Amino acid sequence: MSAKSSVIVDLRFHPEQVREGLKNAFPGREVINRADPASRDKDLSAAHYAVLWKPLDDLFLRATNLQVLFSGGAGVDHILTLPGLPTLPLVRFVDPSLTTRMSEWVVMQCLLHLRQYVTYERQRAKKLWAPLTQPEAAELTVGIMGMGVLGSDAARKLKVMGFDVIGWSKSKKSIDGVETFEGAELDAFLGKTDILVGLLPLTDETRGIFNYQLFSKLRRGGPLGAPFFINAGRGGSQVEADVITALEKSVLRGASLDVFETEPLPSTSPLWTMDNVLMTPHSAADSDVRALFDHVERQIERHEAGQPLEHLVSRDAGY
Ligand code: NDP
Ligand code: OXD
Repeated sequence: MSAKSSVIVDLRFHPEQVREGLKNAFPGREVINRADPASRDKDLSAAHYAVLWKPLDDLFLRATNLQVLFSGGAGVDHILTLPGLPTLPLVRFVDPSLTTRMSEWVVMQCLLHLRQYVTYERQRAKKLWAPLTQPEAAELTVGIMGMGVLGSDAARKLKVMGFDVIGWSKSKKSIDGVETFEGAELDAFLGKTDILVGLLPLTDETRGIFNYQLFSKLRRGGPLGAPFFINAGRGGSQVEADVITALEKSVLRGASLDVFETEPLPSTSPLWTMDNVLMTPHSAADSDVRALFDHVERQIERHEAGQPLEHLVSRDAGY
């Protein structure tokens, strides 16, 4: 029997977590972990598989016999723009734990805005005891842009919390109790939305989609007044200067941002100190490395058994 092909792991994740996650991973295969300095000069030419997230520059020059590429994350924008990217199948990471943690983050942000957390924090700083109005979740409509794996799960969980939920995506979706809109119906969708949630991939079509003009089309006059913007998709989808202007002019009442045009967010960004902004450092839903390697193993088994790969990225669509 011929030896199983080796796997290149080229992940700019926490090195210790990768090393830990690789224990007992890919049984019977050589694993070349490029975060390990001892592996840097290894011959990569026999490997058929590469798991990547911000790989080293020479990967495609040296790994000349790859058959399948695996993204270390759910998003692939940074892979599709890599110089020298070979025309090979690209599989993205889809994982129940990642999906669950993203929904936790989205539900948490929606609840924080519903319960006017930011205003209470401001009042606390002034030692001001002043209860605010308390609308129920059902009185607000959360509009999710991007109704894929993550958006659909968040929609279901927001429903459980009682929110009215609507969704917008390229193609029409059918989800129990969720009104859905497709591409050309964007304005109708925005006009009903009090809390806008971005869970879109970054593509040529979605770059800069969250701009001042779009924020101006959101519903105003809901129980909490001006609308809120929450984004955990990609920072390139938001025009940050417009987010700031919209917040300053009360076109938006508040925002929750996990992703930014430039990451890490530069210290000069006004977002750091705006008191109507909640922020996390691109950590809404990290990839769990052990789950990532299990998923890659499953896909390699499928590939070697002649079965179709799952979660394949469309080069044309860009996600
Ligand atoms: P999916 O591919 O499953 O879903 C993408 C959704 O976006 C689909 O509903 C798709 O529509 C829609 N979409 C794409 N382009 C357009 C467009 N031009 N107009 C309208 N709708 C569009 O991706 P996931 O749900 O798994 O992930 C979404 C993104 O979340 C990732 O690409 C990544 O950038 C980000 N992410 C962020 C993380 C974080 O920690 N902040 C963690 C993980 C992911 P259709 O269904 O019709 O194809
Ligand atoms: C991802 C991410 O795409 O963590 O998985 O951003």
